[in-house]
Amino acid sequence: MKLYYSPGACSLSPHIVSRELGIPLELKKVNTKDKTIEGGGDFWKVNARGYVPALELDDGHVLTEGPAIVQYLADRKPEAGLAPKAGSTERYQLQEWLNFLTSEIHKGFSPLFKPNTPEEYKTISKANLANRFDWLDQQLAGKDYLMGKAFTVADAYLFVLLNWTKFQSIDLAKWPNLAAYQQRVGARPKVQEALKAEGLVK
Ligand SMILES: N[C@@H](CCC(=O)N[C@@H](CS)C(=O)NCC(=O)O)C(=O)O
Repeated sequence: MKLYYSPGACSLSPHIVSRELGIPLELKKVNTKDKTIEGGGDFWKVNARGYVPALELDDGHVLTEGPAIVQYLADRKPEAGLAPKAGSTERYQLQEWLNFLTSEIHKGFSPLFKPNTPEEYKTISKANLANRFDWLDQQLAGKDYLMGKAFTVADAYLFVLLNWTKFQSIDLAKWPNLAAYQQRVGARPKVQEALKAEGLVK
């Protein structure tokens, strides 16, 4: 399978998941500005919405949307426990997390990365994110991971989103549980491997 990614973008989440699962993916680096693919190719033809991540399956089908991709990968190796069994209450709880992360956190960051977003709007976006972080920090009290003791695909996603605070001068120290969580997930060997492969750490 091929993962279309951009270094440090939300595509890092399925990248981490693939390494945690031991499922090798061919990494295809995308320039999200001009939609070119490293080594040649037009990314518009892979995903007509022009954004990463996109996962090209072995049969040529292209799966998009990070929350769907990470569940697809986890279901290839259910024994790894990165997503609870489909249909179980725990699986819906995982989907609850993924949906919260994508709509409340991921898309809360998006305007901050756009050069044409007015500064006033950025201030409002940061305040909204801070609100969500307050709640998330409480949820993580006494927990190793979002779902409790076990690392799941939702943790790969939240790790990537929290990583973006560095580029937006948001100091995670204000949320001690979130800061400790970020350290904990970041210390996982497979997370380090993915960061290195994307050229984000040496
Ligand atoms: N709804 C998509 C959003 C993906 C997304 O926001 N991708 C960003 C990187 S984090 C991107 O490729 N942006 C470039 C663009 O939209 O032109 C998902 O959840 O996978």
